[in-house]
Amino acid sequence: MSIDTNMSQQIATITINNPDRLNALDANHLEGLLEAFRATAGDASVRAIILTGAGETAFVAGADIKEMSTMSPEEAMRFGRLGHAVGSAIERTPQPVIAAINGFALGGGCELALACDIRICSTNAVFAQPEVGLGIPPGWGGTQRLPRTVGKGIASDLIFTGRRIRADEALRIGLVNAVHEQDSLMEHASVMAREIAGNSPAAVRLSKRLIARSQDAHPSSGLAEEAHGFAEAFGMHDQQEGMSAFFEKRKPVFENEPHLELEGDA
Ligand code: DAK
Repeated sequence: MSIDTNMSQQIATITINNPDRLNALDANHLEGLLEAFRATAGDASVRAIILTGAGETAFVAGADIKEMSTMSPEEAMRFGRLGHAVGSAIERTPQPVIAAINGFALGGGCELALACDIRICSTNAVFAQPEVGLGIPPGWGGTQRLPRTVGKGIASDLIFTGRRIRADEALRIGLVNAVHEQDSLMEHASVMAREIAGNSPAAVRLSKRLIARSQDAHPSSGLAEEAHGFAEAFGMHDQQEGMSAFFEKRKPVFENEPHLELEGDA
């Protein structure tokens, strides 16, 4: 079992590699994910990140039920906070994160995908928040991110019933952006990541930061931040290069960001 990071063409692919247990996440995996996202966040050569699960059955079949089954409330608090730290690391990573969901995304697996910026899945993907059937509520952000993604009513249905939904329903309710055949999922994720990687890293980072504000800020303060973010871009190399390239009818050559770090890190 491991968390593997593969770098190619300015794109980092992070793979949760524990297919025998359907990539279920225990505390070690969560620590590994945290480390992987911290490393990629600080790597100026990385322009987009793909997160996926090893094998053809599961993205992540949830938190490790075996590990959870004997936890005390204090241990559960630590486990829940570790899951939250991973979700926050994904959200605060300057580069966009695409979840390539290649099968089951249950419980903590669905919550992990929800922390990503974009979700695409294979035709065999199955989603659920089945926690209430195990006697617990969702604990890695599902009660907060699912309602913001699909709306309170649909999120309540999914969380209260714990029912499983297939890829077509996930697409219909806006839980995923697109559905692809299993054997072309990673290629579609790469194409999207390369498209992002071709744009200005500075402008993409600013955009990610501003989109994040739409989730928690009042629209008027979000718009005020947008004005600042927009102004921040002017005078930067990429703004001058992007606009010059337009007039010179050539492809712009954008700069890697010199000092990438997790937003909010000291
Ligand atoms: N945990 C541990 N092991 C798991 C697992 C999981 N979530 N899911 C699968 N496995 C293991 C199975 O036990 C089996 O192991 P062996 O028996 O071979 O040793 C192996 O993976 C293959 O699974 P199956 O034999 O069951 O495979 P099938 O194809 O028959 O079924 C399945 C696939 C995904 C339908 C089934 O494995 C399944 O129902 N898995 C559990 C899915 C689930 O309920 N997931 C949600 C877990 S709850 C919190 C923190 C976190 C959370 C909540 C609160 N706080 C601290 C507040 C998050 C909770 C969850 O994610």
